[in-house]
Amino acid sequence: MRKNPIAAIATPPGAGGVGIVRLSGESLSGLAQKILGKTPNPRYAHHTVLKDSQGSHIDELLLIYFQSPASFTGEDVIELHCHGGARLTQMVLNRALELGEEWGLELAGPGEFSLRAYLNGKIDLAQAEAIADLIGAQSDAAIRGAARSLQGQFSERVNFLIEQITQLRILVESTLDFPEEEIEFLEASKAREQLSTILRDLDALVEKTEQGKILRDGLRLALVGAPNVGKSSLLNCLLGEERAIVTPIAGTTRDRIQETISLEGVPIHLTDTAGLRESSDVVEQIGIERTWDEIANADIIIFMRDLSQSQNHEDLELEQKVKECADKRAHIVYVFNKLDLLDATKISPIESAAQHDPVFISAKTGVGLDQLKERILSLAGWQSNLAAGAFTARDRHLVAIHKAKDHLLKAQIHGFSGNQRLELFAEELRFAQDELGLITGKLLPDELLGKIFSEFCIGK
Ligand SMILES: Nc1nc2c(ncn2[C@@H]2O[C@H](COP(=O)(O)OP(=O)(O)O)[C@@H](O)[C@H]2O)c(=O)[nH]1
Ligand SMILES: [Mg+2]
Repeated sequence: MRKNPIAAIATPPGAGGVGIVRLSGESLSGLAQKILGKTPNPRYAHHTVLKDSQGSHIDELLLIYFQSPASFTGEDVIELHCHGGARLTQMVLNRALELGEEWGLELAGPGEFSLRAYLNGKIDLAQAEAIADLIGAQSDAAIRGAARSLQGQFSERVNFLIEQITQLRILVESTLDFPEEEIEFLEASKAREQLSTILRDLDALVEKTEQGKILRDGLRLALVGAPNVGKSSLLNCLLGEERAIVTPIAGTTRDRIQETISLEGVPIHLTDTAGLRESSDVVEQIGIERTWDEIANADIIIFMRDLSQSQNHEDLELEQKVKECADKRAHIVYVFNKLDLLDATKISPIESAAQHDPVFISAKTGVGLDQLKERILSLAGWQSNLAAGAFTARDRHLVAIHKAKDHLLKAQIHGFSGNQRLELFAEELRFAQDELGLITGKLLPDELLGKIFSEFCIGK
C-alpha cells in the first residue's frame, strides 16, 4: 500500500453550502503552513484565502489541521472547507494537489481514507464497513444499525468470542503435554462446558448477524403474474404514489419499474414487471424476457392472480414455470387480488385451500396489505423483536461466523481426551478463531482488503 499523502473531495458532487476537500498524509504540517501562510493550530478553524498559481483569488475557506494521531485516518489531516460548488471544489482540490506536489500529494482512491484509518488501528474492519453502511443507509433503522456497528457493538461481540476461544485454547494447550491418564477429569468437563457456552454465544451472534444483513441489504421482490391482475396497482399501493401506469388494457407495463420501500426499516427493492403472456408485440416480448430475469434474481416473488377471474390450466402452467425459474432459496407468495369485487364468503374452496397459504388483498381498497407486508417480512427472516438492538452486517461476516461454528463443532466431535485428539481439538479452535478474526480484519489477506475498500466511493 502506498504511503504518500492523498487528497479528495469529501462532500457529494453537486451544489451545496460547503464543499470539503480532505487531505491525509504522514506529515502535512508543512503543507498546511504553505496554504495558510503561517503555522496552523491543530483543530482550529483558520480563515484563509486560497489563490491560484497566478495569485488570483479562488475562494475564501476554512482550513482545519488535525495532527497525527488525533485524526480520522491517524495521519496528519487537512480539511479545506470552501463554498460548495461542484466546479469550485474541483478547483480547490486541483490547487491543493499543485501545492502538495513537493510532498508527493496524489488523488485518493476509493475508500482510501477509511483504509488508512483501519491500517493505523483507528477502527477495525467491521467498523470501516459500517461507515459505508451508515452513508448508504436508506432507513432510520439501517442508520441506527450502522451506527451501532460503527461504535463497535458488533466487533465487541466478535472479540468477546475470540477471547473465550483463547481461554479455552490455553486450557487445552496446557493439558497437551500431560500423559492421557493425568488429564484431570475436572479439566475435561470444564473444557466441554466452555465449548458449549461458546457455541451458544455464537448461535446468538448468527441470529443477530442475519438480521443485520437483512437490514443492510434488504430484499429483492418481484411482482409477477398474468396481465391485468393488478401488479402495477399493488406497486403503487405499496409506494403510496402513482408510480406505474395502471389501465384495464392488458400489456400496459412493458418495461420493469424498480422502486425501494422500507418495511420496518428493512429495504425492499420492488420490481413491477410486464405481465406474462404470449405476445406478438416486440417491445412487450422484451419486457416479458426481463420479467423472467427478475424472477430468477428475486428473493421473494409475489405471484398474483385476479380473484374475479376463474383459474384455468394456463394459470397453473404459468405457476409451474415461475417455480422452475425461481432461485431455489426464493420464496413465492401467492396473492389473490381484487377481493373488493367478491363477497369474501364466496371465495371458492380451491382458491382458499391452504396448499399455498395465499394472501387475499385488494390493491384498490388496501384490504389485506398489512398481512402481505407481515408475510414479506417474516419470509425475509426479519424478527421485529430483535430489531431494537440490531446492527448492520454483511454476507462476508455471516460466512465467517458459520465457518467458525463448523470448526467448533468439529472440535466437539474430537472431544477432550488423548493427546492426539487434543491436538486436533486445539487446531479446530485455532481455525475458528482465525475465521472470526477475518470479521474485524486481523489476518486479512491484502486482496480481500483491497476488494472491501474498493466498494467505497472516493473521499470516504
Ligand atoms: N376492483 C379492483 N380492480 C383492480 C384492483 N387492482 C387492480 N385493478 C384494476 O385492474 C386493472 C389492471 O390493473 P394493473 O395494476 O394495471 O394490472 P397489471 O397489468 O397486473 O399491472 C386496472 O383497471 C385496475 O384499476 C383491485 O384490487 N380491485
Ligand atoms: Mg402493470
